[in-house]
Amino acid sequence: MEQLQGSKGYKKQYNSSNKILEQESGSLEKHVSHKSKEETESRETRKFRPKKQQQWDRFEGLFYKDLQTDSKVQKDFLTEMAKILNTYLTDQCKTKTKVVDFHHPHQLEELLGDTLCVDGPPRDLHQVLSDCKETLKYCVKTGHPHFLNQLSTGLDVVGVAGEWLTAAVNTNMFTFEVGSVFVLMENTVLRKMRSFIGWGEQEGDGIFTPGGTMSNIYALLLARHRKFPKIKEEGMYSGQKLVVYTSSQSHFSIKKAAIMLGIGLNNVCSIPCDERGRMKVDELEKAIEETLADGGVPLMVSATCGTTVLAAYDPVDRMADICQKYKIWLHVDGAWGGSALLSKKYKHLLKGVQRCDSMTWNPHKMMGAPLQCSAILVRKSGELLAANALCADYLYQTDKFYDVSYDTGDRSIQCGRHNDVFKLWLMWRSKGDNGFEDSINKIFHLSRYLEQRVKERKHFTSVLSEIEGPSVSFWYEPPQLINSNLSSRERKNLLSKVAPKIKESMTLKGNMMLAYQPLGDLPNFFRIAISNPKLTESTLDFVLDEIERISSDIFLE
Ligand code: ABU
Repeated sequence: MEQLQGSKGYKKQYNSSNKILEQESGSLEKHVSHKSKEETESRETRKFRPKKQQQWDRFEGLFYKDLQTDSKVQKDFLTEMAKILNTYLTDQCKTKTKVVDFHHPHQLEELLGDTLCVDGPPRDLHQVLSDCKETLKYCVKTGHPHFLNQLSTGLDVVGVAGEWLTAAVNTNMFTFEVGSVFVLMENTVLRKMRSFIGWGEQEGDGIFTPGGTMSNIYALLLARHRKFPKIKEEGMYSGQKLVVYTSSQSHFSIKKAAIMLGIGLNNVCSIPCDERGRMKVDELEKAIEETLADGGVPLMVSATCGTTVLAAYDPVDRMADICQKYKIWLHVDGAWGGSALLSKKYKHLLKGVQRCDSMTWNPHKMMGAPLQCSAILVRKSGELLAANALCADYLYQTDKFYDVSYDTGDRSIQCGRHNDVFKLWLMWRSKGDNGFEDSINKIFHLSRYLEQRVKERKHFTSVLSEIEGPSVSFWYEPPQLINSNLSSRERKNLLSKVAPKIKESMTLKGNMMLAYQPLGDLPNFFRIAISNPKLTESTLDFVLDEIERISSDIFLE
């Protein structure tokens, strides 16, 4: 079946026997005889749809091709889509909304049925809009105040608007001729972020990447390039053992970087942490000495500022002393905790950060930018380009009519690159430095509030004596389950089962999502990472109440 646009408001439809049916737009379904059984059946079920959805009647029998040929159809369709999203964004933040309507994968597959299928005839725009609604019904409501499952939570409306504009303009960031205004925004925002690190106005470089892992991979690539620039042409020829140092509680992306860059997992040296999860700097120096004695090459030290679980901050300044002494690249992985730099009250956690060679910073975490938004910031300009440039002459011609230093693409390990900056730039315009600082202060305040409540409440035990970043980790010991007659081994085994069981129950109920994990020898505990400045103290009280309540339901004797 083909559709061709006829005179305004009308369509010529060609059925399978090429008979032309002339119909008025919006009432096509009455005449359509070409529908598959599948589509006819789905129209049958529409008779019973809610009144609200009947407003979409005008989209029945209109197809993708109509969007391309009829600007009114396109406008109507996008207006409807905007309404759907607007309702979703408003409703998802209401506490009465479920965080998740959880179904096991096979159940969800069954429930969605034909909605998942991309075979068969094209679906009309009515169906496409229904598909969107159906999708929103089952997706996890990450902007909900009870979504505390990840480091990235909450909903920044200006950020979302920025993401809409980004999708609408569909810009590739590799060259100025295409990226134009967005390239300038990227330069502006990266310069701003570098200024918070404490680097000079004209100092440094940077690029947005598809996430913190990629940013950390860039850092190791640059460290390797500085030490062994020939590797770019000749590969890992020397057979030398290159070693990377990072804390035992750092993110696994440092190991991924070592795998990808031919350094090898065995050459990622895991430095022990103190009781708060911070790297023990004495141990770092010992490890470096051991590498040297062994004929290896210390390549990079990665300081974590905001570890994934405990939000601990490694002592950057003291690590910088060591890197300076041994001439080692110092990277700061501030994916989670880097945004503390925006707060005069908490930036001391990254003391010495201006001495690093590179820093990963994810605005999609504590700054609340929609995913994805991660930057690798580099102290010395020219290094990103030197390590990555291939000068593709179909893209980065040197005889262009404008200043080609604005073509950012050859600094990247990618070719095409998504526009991750616009939403952040827009957020910065709408909040200013002070707005971001207030959000960060609020997030830190809430985490300290929660820490205090955890310490006060019976049956709750804080993992740390004092938190640094805005993550609170704790055990809940249900009195019905864990009593003083148990041996410590039995107690630990039981405790390990509590958080997963409570999480399962609350996820199935759908009113809350929390994270849990073990850490080294420590049995499973809850981690509440706060990155949503719209949370309130009473929300956090509710979270603790709910843990108790659910626990008493499931662990009744
Ligand atoms: N890149 C670490 C993300 C971990 C989390 O959101 O829980």
